Amino acid sequence: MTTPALPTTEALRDRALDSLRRVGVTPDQGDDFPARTPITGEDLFGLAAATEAETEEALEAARRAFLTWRSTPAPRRGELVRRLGELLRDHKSDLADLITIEAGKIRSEALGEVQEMIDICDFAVGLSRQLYGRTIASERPGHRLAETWHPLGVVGVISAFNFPAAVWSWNTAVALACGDTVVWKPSELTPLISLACDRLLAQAAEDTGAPRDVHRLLLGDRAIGERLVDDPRVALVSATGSTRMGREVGPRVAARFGRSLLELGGNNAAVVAPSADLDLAVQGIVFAAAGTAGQRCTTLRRLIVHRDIADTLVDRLTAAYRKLPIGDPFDEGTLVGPLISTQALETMRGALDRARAEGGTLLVGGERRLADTAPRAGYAEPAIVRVDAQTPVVREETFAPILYVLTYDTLEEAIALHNDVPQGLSSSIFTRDQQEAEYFLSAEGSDCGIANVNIGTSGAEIGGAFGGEKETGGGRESGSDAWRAYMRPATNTINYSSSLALAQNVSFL
Ligand code: UN1
Repeated sequence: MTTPALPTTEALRDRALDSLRRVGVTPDQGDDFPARTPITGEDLFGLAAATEAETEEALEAARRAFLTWRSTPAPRRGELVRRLGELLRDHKSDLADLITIEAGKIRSEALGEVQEMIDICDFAVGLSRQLYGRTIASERPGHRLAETWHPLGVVGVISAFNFPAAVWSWNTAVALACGDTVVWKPSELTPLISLACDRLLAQAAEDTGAPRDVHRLLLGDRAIGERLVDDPRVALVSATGSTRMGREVGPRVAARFGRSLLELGGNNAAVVAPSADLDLAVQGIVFAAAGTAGQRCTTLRRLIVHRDIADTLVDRLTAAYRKLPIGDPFDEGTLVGPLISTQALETMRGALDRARAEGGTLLVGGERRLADTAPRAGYAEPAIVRVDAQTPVVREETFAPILYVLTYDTLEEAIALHNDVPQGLSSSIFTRDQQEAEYFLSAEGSDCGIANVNIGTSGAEIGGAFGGEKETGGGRESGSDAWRAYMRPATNTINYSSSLALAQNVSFL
């Protein structure tokens, strides 16, 4: 099924400008790089990138703003985040439009992304009254040990096209509540939603009396990201993107003893056990594998199915895939929008060719769609490939909707296969057997940062910490106690006696 017509680039340009206007942004048009839409694959208009002098000014401004922001009481910092959350609610529809126009997400997922931003704001407002440290029993009489969490400094946020707003908000809402200031380098592919978020935060700062420079946006290419990575004023670099990017960022930040928080590639798998509720599994798998056109870092890329149910499940999945409506993401009926670019489409086709060369069988999908209507856009049918082993292409993350299906006989074998990839972000098991579920969640089970039962790998709520192990980078963002990465703990020893007792019974003088 294909939704019939696509909107024109002109119509999308007008829609983007209307949304921006309502949010309060008049884009600084220039010719450094274009705002684009993957819906037609065409440029909307040109934009100006931050110059080196502007980058320097932004970093210095954020550093200066930190000096006052760090001593603003945390609950007052929370007021800024609360106001941001209100503004995000007011502009939910405009922000979702910009996400659809620039990232190609279907309406419901674009609205979901804005909801994720609203949710993290609520979380961070609560957090602003809960930046708890501990009191620790001292070994000495008349002494108290305490742990105090202090703001860290300027946080550099480097974000990707696929969650162009939510990932910014996880970092920014939490960093601001923690007393940090933020300099943001978004993907060059999503400048307009970035301008909108920056404008709303500026508005929130104005409305609550917070310094304007608690947040600065820098549009431009990787040179700006490199600046954030190398500048000693940036205390924490929080970077979301490919493992290749993280391999550069991590060591460079470490070389100057800065902190980094990396959220890199995933190669997420679901194990489907014989007792699984297949109706539920099919729904969960199709959303996780084909939703967002396979462009989430949590997208389901590998299915490890028990041999006894493999054919039945695969038949049901291929039937569901054949019915997926692909096309205009603004069309209410569409479930699969475009890939971000024709280059992404080429990468997908390359991976499918390799999978076949490595012995895989393409079961469904993989064809290009809408090539005549939109030759510059990358619409693709989500694909399922049956493989006998985790060949090199299966072990890689291809940022496209390809689901590799493997079979297993014992749960131990399934878990071994599951963990035998370099990445470790998200995972799930579909089973009605409690022993199996608990084993999958145990220390011997999934080695990922996210492990789910009877739900797919994607679509995490903000309340939990988000991130993964191995080549995924080890960072945790969003909920739970991920906030600690944005603060520095100080251990305090307080002597309230009138004598000096040394620890470890040391005597001196
Ligand atoms: C990402 O793809 O970078 O769990 C983030 C999810 C979303 C976030 C994905 N809440 O799929």
